[in-house]
Amino acid sequence: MLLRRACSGALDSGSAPWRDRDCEEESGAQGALPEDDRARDVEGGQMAMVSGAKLLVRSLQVEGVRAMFAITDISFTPLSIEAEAAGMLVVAGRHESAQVHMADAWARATGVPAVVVGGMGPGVANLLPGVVNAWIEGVPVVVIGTQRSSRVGQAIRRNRFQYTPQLDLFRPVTKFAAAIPETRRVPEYMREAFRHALGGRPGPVYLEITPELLRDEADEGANPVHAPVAYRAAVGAPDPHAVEHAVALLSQSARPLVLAGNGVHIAEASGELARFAEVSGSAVCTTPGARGAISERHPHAVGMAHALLSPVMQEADVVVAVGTGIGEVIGYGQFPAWAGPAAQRLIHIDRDPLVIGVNRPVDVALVGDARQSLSALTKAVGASNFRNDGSWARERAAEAHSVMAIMAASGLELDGLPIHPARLAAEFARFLPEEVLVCLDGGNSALWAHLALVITRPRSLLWTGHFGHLGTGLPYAIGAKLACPDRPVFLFSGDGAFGFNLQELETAARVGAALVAVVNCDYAWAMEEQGMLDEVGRTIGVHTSVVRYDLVAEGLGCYGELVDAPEQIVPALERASASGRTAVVQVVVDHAANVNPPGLAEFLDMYSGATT
Ligand SMILES: Cc1ncc(C[n+]2csc(CCOP(=O)(O)OP(=O)(O)O)c2C)c(N)n1
Ligand SMILES: [Mg+2]
Repeated sequence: MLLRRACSGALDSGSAPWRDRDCEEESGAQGALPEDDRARDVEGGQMAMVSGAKLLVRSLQVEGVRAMFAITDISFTPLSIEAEAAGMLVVAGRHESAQVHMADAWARATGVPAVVVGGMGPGVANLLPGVVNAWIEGVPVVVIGTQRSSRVGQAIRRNRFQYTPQLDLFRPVTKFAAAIPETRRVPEYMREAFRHALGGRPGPVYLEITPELLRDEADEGANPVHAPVAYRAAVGAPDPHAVEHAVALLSQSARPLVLAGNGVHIAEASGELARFAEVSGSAVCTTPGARGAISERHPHAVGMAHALLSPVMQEADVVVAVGTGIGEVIGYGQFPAWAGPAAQRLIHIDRDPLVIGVNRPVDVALVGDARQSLSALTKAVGASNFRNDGSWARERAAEAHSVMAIMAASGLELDGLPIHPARLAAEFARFLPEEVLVCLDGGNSALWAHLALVITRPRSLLWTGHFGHLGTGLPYAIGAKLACPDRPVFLFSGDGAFGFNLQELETAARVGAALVAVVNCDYAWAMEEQGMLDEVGRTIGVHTSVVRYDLVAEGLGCYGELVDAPEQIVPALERASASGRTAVVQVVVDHAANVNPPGLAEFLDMYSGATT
C-alpha cells in the first residue's frame, strides 16, 4: 500500500507513457489513487498527497516565479499543466538556449528569477549555451532538465535513447546542480537551488527530475513548502567599524569616485547611490553592465567605466566600488586604467566577501547589501564634520555629458549614403522614450549604441557585458517585454548577432511581445575585421549574403521595414512602434564605416591580453 501510494500519479497516469512499471508490477496499482486514499489520517495528522509537479510549482510560486519558458515536452506535461493552473505564463519558444536568455532577461528586468525547462537529451543539451552565459553574467535562472526514468538512468547499458550524463554537463556552469532523488524531497532541493541562485553573486542553478518524480505523490504536510524568509537569509548592513574607516578615508579625499556595478540593481539601491554621491561629493561611474544604476544625466554621473573614461578613473584618489567585481573590462583595477595603490585608495562594498580584494587590494572592505551599505555611508558622512562640495565630480560629469552631446550631435550630422552606423545609433538613441528598456547585441553595432545611448533608469539596459554572447539580444527583448509589458522595449542589434535566434521572432509575434528590433545591417561580422586586417592584412569569412530581415520578419508574423536612407530612420521607427506588433527595422549601413568604431582599438588591446 505504501509503495503504491509513493508511485502513483496525481494526474491520471493510467495512459501516461512515464508510469513506472516496476511500481505497478510490485503493487498492482492501476493509475491514480481514489480520493479518500489520498488524504488519510496518519498518527492523528491529515496526510495531503500532492504530485511532484505541484510541489515544484508551489516551490516556484513562493519565490515569486511568474514565468516558465519551455518547449513543452511529454516528459514534463504535469509540470506545464500545473504551472499554467497556478497562473504562470508558459512560453514555448523555438530553441532552448534562447529560452534561457528569455528567463535571464526576465530576471534582469524584474529582479525575480524565471524557470526554464528542457526535455531529456537534446532539449537539455540545447539549454547549455544560455546557461553558460547566465553563469558568466551572474544572472539567477532556475533551470530544470528532465532525465530518462531512474530505471533507464541507473542501468549499465549502452545505446540508451536520449540519455546523456546531463548533470555532469551543468555542474561546471551553475552555482548548484543536483538530481532530485524522490518526490517528497522536491521542496528541500528547490530551497537549496534558490539559496544558491539568489545568494552571494547570483547565478543559474540546474535541477534534474525524472518524469515519474513529477507524477508521483508525496505528503505535503510532512514536506512543506516554506516561505523564503524561512530558508534564505539576506546579507544586511555592513560592520559599523568598517563604515567608520570608510568615512575616515573619504574625509581625506578631494576626488572620490564611486564605481557602481550590477549589485546596485540587485539591491534596488539606485536612490541610495545618488544620495551617497550627493552627500559625499563623489562622482559616479558604472561598469558597462550596470549602466542606469545612476541616471546618466545626474550631475555627478560620469558615464560607464571603459577605456575612454580612464582620465577620471586615474584622477580619483578614493574609489568606492559597490556591487561589482573588479574585472578585465574595467582594467582589473590596475595601472594604467586606474592609479596605483599609493595614489588611490579602495573601499569595496559587496554582499559576497569572496568578491572583495580580488585583482586589487582594498583599504576598507564592507560586506553588506549595497542599499544598506550606501545608506550607512551616507548617514555616517552626514554625521561627520567633513564636507566635499562635489566640485570635482560635477566638473568631470559636465565634461562627460558634453562629450556625449557632441558625439550625438555629430552622429546626427552624418547624412551620406550608405547610412553611417553612428547616424543610426544617434537617431535610435534620440528616438527612445524615457521609460525604455533597451537591449543590445552585436559586435561593433553594440559599441556604436553604447556611445550614443543615455541610460537614465535602473534595469533598463540588457546586454552581455561579461560574456559577449551574440544572439542574446532578441531573446532578451522578448523576455523583457513579457516581464514588463508596460515598458517600451527596443533592441539594437548587429545583423550577424540577429541571425542566431531569428526564429524567435515567431515566438515574439505569437505571444504578442510588441518590441521594436533595429538591425544595424552591414552584411558582415564587422567586429572581427580590424583584428584580421592588423594581423594578416586581409579578412576571411566575414561577409554574409544580402538578407531581407524585414521580409523574414513578415514571414514569421511580424511587422518589417527596410531602411536605406538616413531620413527614413525616424519615420520607420515611428511606424514600427505604432504597429503595436513585434517589429523589425532593418537599416542598411556603411560597411566600411562599421569596421572601426571609437573604442574598438582599446577593446582589441584588452582582448589580446596586451594590457593585462
Ligand atoms: C556566440 C558568439 N559567436 C561569436 C562571437 C565572436 N564575435 C564577436 S563580435 C562578432 C561579429 C558580430 O557581427 P554583427 O552582429 O553583425 O555586428 P557588427 O560587428 O557587424 O556590427 C563575432 C563573430 C561571439 N562574441 N559570440
Ligand atoms: Mg554586422
